[in-house]
Amino acid sequence: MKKRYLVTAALPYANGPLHIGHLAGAYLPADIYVRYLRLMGKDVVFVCGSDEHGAAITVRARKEGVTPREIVDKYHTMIRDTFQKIGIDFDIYHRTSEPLHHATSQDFFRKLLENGQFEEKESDQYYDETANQFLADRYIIGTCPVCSNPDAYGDQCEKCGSTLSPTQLINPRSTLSGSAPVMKPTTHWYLKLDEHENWLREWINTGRADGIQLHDPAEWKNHVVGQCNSWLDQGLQPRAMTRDLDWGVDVPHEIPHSAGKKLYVWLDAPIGYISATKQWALDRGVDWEPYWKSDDTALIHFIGKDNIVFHCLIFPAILKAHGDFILPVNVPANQFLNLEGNKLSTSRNWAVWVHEYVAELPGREDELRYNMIKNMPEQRDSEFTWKGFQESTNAELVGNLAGFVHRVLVLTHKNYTGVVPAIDISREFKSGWDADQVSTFDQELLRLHLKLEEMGREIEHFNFREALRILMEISSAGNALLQFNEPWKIAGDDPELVKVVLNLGLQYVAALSAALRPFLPFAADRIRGLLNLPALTDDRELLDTLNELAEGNPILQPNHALNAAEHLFTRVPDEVIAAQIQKLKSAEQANQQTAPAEPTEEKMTYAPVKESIEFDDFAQLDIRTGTILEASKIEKADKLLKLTVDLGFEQRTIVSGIAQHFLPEAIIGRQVIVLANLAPRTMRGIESQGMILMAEDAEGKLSFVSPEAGWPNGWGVK
Ligand code: B3M
Ligand code: ZN
Repeated sequence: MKKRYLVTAALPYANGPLHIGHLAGAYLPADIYVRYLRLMGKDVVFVCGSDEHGAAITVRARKEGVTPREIVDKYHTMIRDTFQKIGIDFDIYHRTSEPLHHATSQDFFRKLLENGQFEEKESDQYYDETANQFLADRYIIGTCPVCSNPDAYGDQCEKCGSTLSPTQLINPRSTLSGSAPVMKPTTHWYLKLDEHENWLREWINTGRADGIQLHDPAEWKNHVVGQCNSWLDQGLQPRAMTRDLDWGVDVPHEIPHSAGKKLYVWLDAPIGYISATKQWALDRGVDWEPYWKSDDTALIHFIGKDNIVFHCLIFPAILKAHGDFILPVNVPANQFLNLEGNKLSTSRNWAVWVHEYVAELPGREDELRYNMIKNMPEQRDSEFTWKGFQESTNAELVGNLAGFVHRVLVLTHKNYTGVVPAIDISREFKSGWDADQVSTFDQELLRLHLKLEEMGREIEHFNFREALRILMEISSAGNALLQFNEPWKIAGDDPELVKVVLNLGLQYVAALSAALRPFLPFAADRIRGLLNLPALTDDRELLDTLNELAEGNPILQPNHALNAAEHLFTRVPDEVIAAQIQKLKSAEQANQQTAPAEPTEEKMTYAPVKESIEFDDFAQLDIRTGTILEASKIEKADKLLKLTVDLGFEQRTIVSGIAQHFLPEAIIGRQVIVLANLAPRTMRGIESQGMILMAEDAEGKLSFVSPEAGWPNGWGVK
């Protein structure tokens, strides 16, 4: 057990508002986790802030015709306020334009330089002589060498989708001045990532670094480890940590050749977590260092999947290269949330903007949180729909949760003037968990305790959907307790039964108020109000609740007076949903008239392209079409299948590492592409005479690559 926790959530670029994908990806999971830790009495600091540097900002500033400073000021304020309104409760929301952050990042740079972590390299880059600056890839346009689109960008042609480099463009011109750029030599500092490859591979796959077990790799999500390994498999290359830009953190001025150079945004942004912690500590007069430098701190980064490589390979390399810092114990990245069947897109305005949501559906913050958590893309991409939002709000929040709380309170007011009734604890009744089971008050408190512990374990393992499902199960059991015992019918003839059932129901409601707090903080507060309990401060309240229940003690004492019953949630009417769907449709129509997406350069999920080879190297590969005739498992090799493949002119035995992806019987008859001149290799005593070529995605999922249906076997692929 670690002594303290430092939890970070990805720093949003201050170049646009937040949408629901951001919430579901990083911020809600982090908020739930942190609130839970606080409620369990842990020492935890939760830091975030705006990422205010990089092309994401300058591109947006040019587009809006304002300065980068105006952009970051506008969006920083907007994002900070939106987080607050939707109940994401950081200990500090900092910003990377703060002097403290600039100084912290520069110190890091100096230290890495001093430690020999950089290699200074000169290369030629496009320069705009009118604007007097080097040009980021995004600032150069020209004719696409592939499809002749006259407006292709220096990194990509959006017409044909080709990935380009600026030197491939025909007739390049600068978007800053319109003039033709010239080539000029420039010097940059490259982090020798290649020298970190070995320990990173070991750390990612075993959790060990320098012979010390730092984490259990089984606790990390598969897709996170998978994405890291696919990068490591390509080999890490030195990576430039500086840029020629006029917006960002200056390379420290005393360093030769630093004029006009800024730190690469992905060097300074994660250091933003450190500056935020420093500012938080300064504000409180405490020491920041234990949070970053002590082995008994658990550092956890919450991010979306497009930030995995930066948080799991590059930033850890930077921390290690510095020498004094700890490494994260987990990076629980989420996948992506889609909206109504399509990818969320800022530039196409295909999004639910959180600031608009809170303005248009005021008082329904928890409904959004609930639906995001329920559909959280924890292991795979998931989907938000407005219909789904309406259905689950109405059935689960209004029907199940609010219905339960309301019924218990109303019945207590009706029968006992709103005061928790004193009970005979030996009185038996039907358990809400099972109509056929007779139970007692203490037994049911213990059962509630176990359920809440189960919920806590799920949160500790970043399974927030499952944790929320367990909570709703408790509410369902509360409803069933009333349903099975019918306290409204028997009030006259069996008052003792009514008392025990309502008292227990109220204990459920009280326990729920603390347990709901990480997920639905506003509803949790409302429940505290209804129960006339002190407001929650996210300080040990869940731990105290668990401790009481474990002892069989009630949370609410007899004769405690409640406030009047109120509905926690109200139904979402059809008009609200229709209006939101209409809004999305209008956005889609508006889009058809406007320009295509503007991706920024600071995102990536793809592994870098390997070093160039000559045509002759490629020509040595003999690749053929074939058909799988037989497939079978190989004993004691759970990854391998033994295949017989027809190459037209002969049949080959091929051992292929696809057993965890395909059933043997499902792939018989499939046409495949075979590397036919790979030197034979013996695996598990079987000689493999070639290799099946497969496509692999970021998470290590495999797909066959096949010729068109009916293509003959044995012919070349080139
Ligand atoms: N601003 C990228 C993003 O919003 C970036 C995260 C920085 S975390 C240090 O996806
Ligand atoms: Zn093109």
